[in-house]
Amino acid sequence: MIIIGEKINGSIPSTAKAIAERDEAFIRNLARRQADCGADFLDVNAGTTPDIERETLRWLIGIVQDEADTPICIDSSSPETILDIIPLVKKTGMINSVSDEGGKCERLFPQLAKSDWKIIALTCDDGGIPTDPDVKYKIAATIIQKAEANGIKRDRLFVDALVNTIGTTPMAHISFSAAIRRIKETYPDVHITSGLSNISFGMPLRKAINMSFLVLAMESGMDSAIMDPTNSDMLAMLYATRVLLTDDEDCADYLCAYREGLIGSKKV
Ligand code: THG
Repeated sequence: MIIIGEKINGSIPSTAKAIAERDEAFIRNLARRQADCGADFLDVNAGTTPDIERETLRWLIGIVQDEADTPICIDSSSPETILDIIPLVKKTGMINSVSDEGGKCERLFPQLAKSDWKIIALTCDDGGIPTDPDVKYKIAATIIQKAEANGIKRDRLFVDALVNTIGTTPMAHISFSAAIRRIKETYPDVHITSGLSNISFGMPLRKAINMSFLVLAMESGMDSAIMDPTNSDMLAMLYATRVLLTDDEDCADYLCAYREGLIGSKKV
């Protein structure tokens, strides 16, 4: 499982406050804790209005890459912002995201072709976010083909099949699961990722639903998640599920995470 740490995001109120106050120590702490909890990438999202997004991302990324060696995942809906920020990032990372919307692939893929940057591809297009698994699949297939036409290898792509909200779409997980199973069957080298919290929007005890979703989605072939790795209950669920899916030989990672107190303790 490839963990993308979600916590440096200006849409979280405490982080928004830290950004507004230019509280460097707060951002450093988020970067350090997520890195210590095993994040493979650190998502950085300014969560601000477009006019100050670049400046905010520049500030955030400067701090994050000074604090941790973990590669960065640049989270912006603007291709221009992403292209502006990439040269400032020391280590090859990930961009979040492209979709089949507004010519984003056409703008970004030629620029990314000669790099090793990884790319999150959302299954939405100018028609919005689909709930039908066939539409999710078709959009994924279109983006994968556009990437290949630019010489971008499949294993650089992380398809986010955009899970819907169970409150409004009772089939949210079932559709997500059907879509990713089909994507994995046709394109086994493509990675599958997702945020864990969209599914539970508006529900009480959201973390129970988010955890259940993580487990079921892993069983359906999801091999990455945009999540809070400092949530040790969630992380324990991830490690335990890897054991059950025979994705952790001799339970080595599970036992190591336990011994280090990453799971099963409230130390972190
Ligand atoms: N897909 C892609 N990118 C995304 C999302 C996605 N980027 C933004 C978002 N969704 C994922 N990021 C967050 C960031 C924070 C929270 C939820 C999603 C959040 N965090 C709680 C906190 O920090 O207080 C803790 C949650 C927990 O403990 O589990 O609410 O879907 N491609």
